Amino acid sequence: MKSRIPLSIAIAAATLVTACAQQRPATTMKEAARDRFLIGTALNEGQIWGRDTAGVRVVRENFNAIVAENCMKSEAIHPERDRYSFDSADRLVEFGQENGLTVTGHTLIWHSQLPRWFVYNDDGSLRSADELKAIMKEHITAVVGRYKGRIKGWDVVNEAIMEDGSYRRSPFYEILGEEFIPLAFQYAHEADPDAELYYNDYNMWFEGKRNAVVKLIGELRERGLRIDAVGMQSHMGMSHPDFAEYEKSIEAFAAAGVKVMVTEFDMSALPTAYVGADIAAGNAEASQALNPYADSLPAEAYEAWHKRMEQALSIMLRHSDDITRVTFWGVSDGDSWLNNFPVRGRTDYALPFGRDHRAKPIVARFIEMCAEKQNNE
Ligand code: 9MR
Repeated sequence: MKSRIPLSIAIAAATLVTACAQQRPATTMKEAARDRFLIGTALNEGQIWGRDTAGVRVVRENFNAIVAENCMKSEAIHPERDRYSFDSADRLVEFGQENGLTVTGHTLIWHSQLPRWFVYNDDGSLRSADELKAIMKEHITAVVGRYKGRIKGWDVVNEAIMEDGSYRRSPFYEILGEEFIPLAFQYAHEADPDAELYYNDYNMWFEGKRNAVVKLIGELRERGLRIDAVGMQSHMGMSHPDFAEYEKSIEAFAAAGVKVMVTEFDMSALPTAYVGADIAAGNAEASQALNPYADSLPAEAYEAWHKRMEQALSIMLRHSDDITRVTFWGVSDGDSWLNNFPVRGRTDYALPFGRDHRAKPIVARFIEMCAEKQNNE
């Protein structure tokens, strides 16, 4: 027999369940920041295909947003003009859907990891403006169109502006001038009118770059083009950025009328490397100086890193009304591109999860910081 529960009791029970859920302290960054911003990570091939089981577990438990570290870049997804390679990108999007994660597309138009055929003719000369426009349109339409409705937003153009505010002399710029940017945004919008569109760049704390990006937002908007957010990559180190300048950029982009996303956050714990001939020659002393913590990070460096991470995260939390996502560039320390940049084969400690996939104390500290903010409101 079907028992009927009076509506008033059902409502009271539901309210109690919600209240309890709210009171249970958050145990992950994604829960703690739930009402502030998404917490994302970048997936490599091992994670996309499930080979890195420990990494996948960290992703499922701790993050609610993902982005492809490499597999959606033009070189990977569109190796020849009439051949696309969607396998990894398809799997990443499926993984996102299976786990209820917000998926970001990275990236459509970028001068790096760009196949030669995209911008050069067979004889090595640059393509004509009309050819490049047609190729950009084909590429963007195919890639954005394939994931229509499943990818929340795209890094449409990546790294087009230099620190001094000038345009990067990329093949896109050489062929089309500044126009390649609005064209890319237009094609992306046509391919998926509901997708959010972002401009993404590094070293966004430089005044020249900040001003040029603000100008770009205005120009896109004036033409009636969609731009939802600016991605501040946020590859940081122990002596950069100057946080006051970083914060000024968040404020400037927000004032220009877009959301801000921290898109590729990491913080190298190693001294900034001088890439000299000594390394190429295999000079052991120089290698040791550049890779000082090959076995483990000494307590002092570990603490200094944590302190700086806390400062960076507190700025992000302070601006959480304008920031919609904070994505770390990699799942655990062992996955970070910084182990191979600017020198190959280093051991860096740039992310909140260590090589053993365990959360560093910054994770618990961030959870506390979210609760403190909540209590102060
Ligand atoms: O993390 C990526 C690394 O695996 C690639 O080898 C590299 C190639 O340029 O790109 C890295 O990701 C970059 C991102 O796509 C754009 N911003 C800078 C990132 C670090 O180089």
